[in-house]
Amino acid sequence: MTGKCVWFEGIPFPSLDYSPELLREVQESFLVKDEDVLLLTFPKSGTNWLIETVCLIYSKGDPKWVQSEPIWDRCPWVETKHGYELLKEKEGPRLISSHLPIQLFPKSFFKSKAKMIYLIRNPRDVLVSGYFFWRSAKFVKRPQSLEQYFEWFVEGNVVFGSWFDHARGWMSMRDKENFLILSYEEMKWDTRSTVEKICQFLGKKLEPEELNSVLKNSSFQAMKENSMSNYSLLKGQYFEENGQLLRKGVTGDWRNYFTVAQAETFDKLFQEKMADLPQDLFLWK
Ligand code: PPS
Repeated sequence: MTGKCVWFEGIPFPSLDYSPELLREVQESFLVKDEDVLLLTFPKSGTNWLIETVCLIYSKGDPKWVQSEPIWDRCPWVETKHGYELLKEKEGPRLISSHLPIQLFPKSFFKSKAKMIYLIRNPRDVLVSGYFFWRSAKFVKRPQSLEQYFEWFVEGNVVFGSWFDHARGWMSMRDKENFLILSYEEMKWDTRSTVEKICQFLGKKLEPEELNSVLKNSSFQAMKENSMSNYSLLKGQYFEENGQLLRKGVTGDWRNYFTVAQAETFDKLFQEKMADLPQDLFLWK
């Protein structure tokens, strides 16, 4: 996958909309404000679902905003040229998303009171989701088989680098007051409670019918049908016609794809890399 990539500090980035100069500027000079809200993920962890949910919380469940402005403008990716330019101009509290590993994140964040949500997902499902997604992308070297992508993923030769390093890096923030860890799995299994948790963290109060509307409009089906959120606007330029962001939206899909040997290799690697972290962080177990 990294054949077509832009490299910065040993991490590969997609070839489109990223540059080492910009990544350096983002890290050194982007000013995170105390009132900003940051949504952080490793790619394919449910980023867009989290963004949609937070946007709907901000609009008190009113779907007008999420149905009229593309998701990448509502909550721009700070590390992309497009997102960085937009964010620099934005007045007031901003929603910001990012896939950056902790060591490349804007330094100003670590001195700010800005709130950050880190969304984690079973890396096995991240792997499978990524395999299908990158197969239709025009800006990375496409995997030819799941077997090949599995190798790339476990070696950390995928965009934004090693999942293990990413998760470990950000989890080191877990005791900070302005940092919330959520998992895709808890969002799936108890969406309502997770939305309530997000509201509490962000200091937002929703009426019951507003909360119901957040849930309805951020559902897999609603997002799949929303052209402002489903990436269909990017087809042709960035993705093949068959590419889809909202593929299945389930937990445990890896079981349909991993061989027994791959499952064992992954378990062993996970154990080696993550054994010293509290295991209750990994809800899929
Ligand atoms: S990206 O390209 O890295 O920003 O992708 P990301 O949004 O992080 O992850 C895409 C996966 O999230 C699933 N998804 C959802 N699941 C449940 N409910 C909702 N509303 C939802 N929205 C997105 C999406 O289907 C991708 O997972 P897979 O397993 O491929 O279906």
